[in-house]
Amino acid sequence: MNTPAEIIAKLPATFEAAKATGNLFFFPSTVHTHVDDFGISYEIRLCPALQHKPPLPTPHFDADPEKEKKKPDPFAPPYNEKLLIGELRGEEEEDQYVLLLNKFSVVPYHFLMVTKKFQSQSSPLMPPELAQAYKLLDAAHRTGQNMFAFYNCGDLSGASQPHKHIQFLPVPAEEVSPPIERLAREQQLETIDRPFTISKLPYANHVFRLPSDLAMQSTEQLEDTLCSAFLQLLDLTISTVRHNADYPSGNPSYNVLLTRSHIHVIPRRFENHTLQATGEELSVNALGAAGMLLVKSEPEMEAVKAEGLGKILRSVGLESVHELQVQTGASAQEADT
Ligand code: B4P
Repeated sequence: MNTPAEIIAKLPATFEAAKATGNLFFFPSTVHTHVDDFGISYEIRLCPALQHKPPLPTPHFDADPEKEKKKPDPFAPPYNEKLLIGELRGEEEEDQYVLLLNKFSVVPYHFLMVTKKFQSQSSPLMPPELAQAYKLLDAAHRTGQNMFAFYNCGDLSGASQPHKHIQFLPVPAEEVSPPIERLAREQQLETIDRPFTISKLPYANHVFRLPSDLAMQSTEQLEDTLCSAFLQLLDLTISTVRHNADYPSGNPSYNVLLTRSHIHVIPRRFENHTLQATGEELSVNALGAAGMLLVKSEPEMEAVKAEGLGKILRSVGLESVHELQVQTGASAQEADT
């Protein structure tokens, strides 16, 4: 077992060795700024090399772990030793996680925390998972590295693997990236103990600002704080989904972003957007929903810019019903009536 600090310390050497031995594929990319009609500044990452990576079919997550177990699972043992960074354990024996480098990296040191025992990617984040993710972000920050965590939950969220995995992506500066975190940081709040929305964004989003002393809290307190925040956001997400008359039955799909300062939950209606200019399907995951979209060609990037990223994200997300939720007390049942 390792500590979060050990995992962060092992990242550079493990990444370089995995890349050098051909166990990790690194795809170079360029980052472009796009200001849409709503005046919001987004990031578009152009990565033509990814055209050569075969797309994985979207899994239809099965709540039954026995059925899911029968499908090929890259996050089950035996692990590729070159991608394996280490292991973490929570307070309870059953809370065990394996840390793997992303085999198909666009950003160096992009890594994943997968549950050691199979859990479904359509299940909500649990308190020990939230606490471990936060501890990893904090450990990175203590060594001068900035990163955030993201989780694609459910069929319509952009996930391609059904085994539960939280991903970690380094960013140059946590104040400005990803774009929705920058917007959350700009938001003036009267009180930080309740969820808010970034109303500038043209799609439903639910955000909770985390207390500034979170890193000092005991593991138990950390789990309680993060879990309470996440459950409030999930409650609002369910309420938002219920306002959409044609939302498919079953568990809602959503994207989660965890930074050292906020948890964001973005409800999702569709995985893909059909680009007007090309008629091609564009898959949007948590990074896209966070304002960091990945495109695989110049024409695709031009089509996104012509249409406007805000409009695209609205089409794969949901309409915000935040005002109604505030008026009705912000709980799933109340906002539903
Ligand atoms: P998922 O939650 O299932 O979905 P995803 O991040 O959207 O990845 P997807 O596989 O759909 O990749 P895409 O072509 O859109 O994540 C599964 C993760 O496991 C992925 O990171 C995948 O690469 C990784 N993985 C799969 N098999 C593995 C194995 N055997 N061992 C270890 N890891 C394995 O995008 C390609 C890549 O670009 C993805 O890594 C994606 O996360 C990343 N990306 C997308 N948008 C980006 C952005 N704006 N900036 C930087 N990176 C971006």
